[in-house]
Amino acid sequence: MRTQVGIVGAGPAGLLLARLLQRAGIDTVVLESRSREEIEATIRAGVLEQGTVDMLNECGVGARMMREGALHRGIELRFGGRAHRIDLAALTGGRAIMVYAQHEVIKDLVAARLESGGRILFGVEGVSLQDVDTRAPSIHFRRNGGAERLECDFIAGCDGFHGVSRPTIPSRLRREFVRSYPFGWLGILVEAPPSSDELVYAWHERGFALVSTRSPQIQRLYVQCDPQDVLEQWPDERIWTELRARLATTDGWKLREGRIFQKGVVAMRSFVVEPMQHGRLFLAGDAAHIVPPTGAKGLNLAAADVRVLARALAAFYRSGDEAPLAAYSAVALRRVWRAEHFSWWMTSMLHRFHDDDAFSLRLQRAQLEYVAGSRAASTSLAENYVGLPWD
Ligand code: RFL
Ligand code: PHB
Repeated sequence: MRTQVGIVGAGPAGLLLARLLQRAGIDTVVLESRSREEIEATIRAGVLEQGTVDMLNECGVGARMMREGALHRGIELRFGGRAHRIDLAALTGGRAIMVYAQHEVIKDLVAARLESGGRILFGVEGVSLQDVDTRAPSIHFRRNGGAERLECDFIAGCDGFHGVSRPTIPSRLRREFVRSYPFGWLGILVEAPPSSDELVYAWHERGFALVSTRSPQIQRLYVQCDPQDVLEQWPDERIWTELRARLATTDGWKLREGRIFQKGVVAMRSFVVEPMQHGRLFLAGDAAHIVPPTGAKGLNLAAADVRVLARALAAFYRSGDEAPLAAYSAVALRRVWRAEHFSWWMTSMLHRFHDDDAFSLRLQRAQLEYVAGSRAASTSLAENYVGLPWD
């Protein structure tokens, strides 16, 4: 088999890249280790930046998102029993965010690709990348028991944090930057009406809590937990007790409860690899960087990476110009590090770090009061949260 760009991974990064390249007339094959059913059922992100929304619309896959997603013009910071609204739109010249689940984005991208005759090979095994530092790289894999090879001009490593692409770059040529956090998030899906019109990021001495949504009938909630916790430690009643305590306000706000039908624990990590390229292998999305979910940046960064990469590949195929490809890593990393900082900052401001550190709690409260009370500080949060301009 042969293609122009071989794409490893059918997550947001891989599928969006395939879509952008298809529109530029560039042939691609997407290889995915899981099944279509599995990728369409994996519960992850919910918040899309304005720029990601625009990008999905521009490439013709935004119709259902515009119908079924929820546009939010503000978020709430909650601490000291009080709500403090950050008016995203007013602070950023009208920009907003869309709450629309990542697996719905995946469904829309898979449907559009298959409808337009694009290739996605699901359930591939034993993927390995060969000759990436030559002009004729290839991807070796097994499918239906047989060994196959995909010859490419370029390979896009969009296979997430645990994929094979990043380790293909020799360790002496890459540098990894890591920070892990002493906590995780327990995330649940609940059958209930929304408790709030906007997302609530709550700081509390018992730990962080987040109120998000999926639809008028289904809500997404998170509580800070120990990253080692197993689900048996979190019976429904304990989750509701923590959510009620951490989200309580003095004005009688009520948490709408219901049947919990999905639970999961997520560890928190910040991670960046430099460079994001080796020869003709280009990394995009979680394969190259991870952020803790507090800033809602992971999927959005994946979209930003593939936008830069698609443009660089289009320039190459149009005119043979290799300069944008050579600049890919440096250009992408500028946005990556901004999002790394924002995500670390939000995480540090909102989570309980140590049991006995009263000084840190006071600092967090001072910071929250400043962010909520100062137009300059809330503008800084708002412009990062809705996403800084692309170029
Ligand atoms: P993905 O989504 O991990 O997709 C990688 C795909 O590659 C496949 N794969 C392979 N395929 C072939 N061969 C191999 N050897 C392979 N190895 C792996 C995998 O099966 C998979 O299908 O990476 P991608 O595309 O870079 O997308 C990144 C995003 O998924 C991630 O950053 C976000 O989910 C992060 N995130 C959030 N991001 C946001 O922008 N806004 C949010 O509100 C938000 N909330 C979240 C989040 C992540 C969370 N979790 C679970 C970590 C909330 C949570 C709880
Ligand atoms: C979500 O709805 O899953 C979500 C929302 C905001 C975040 C992270 C996740 O910061």
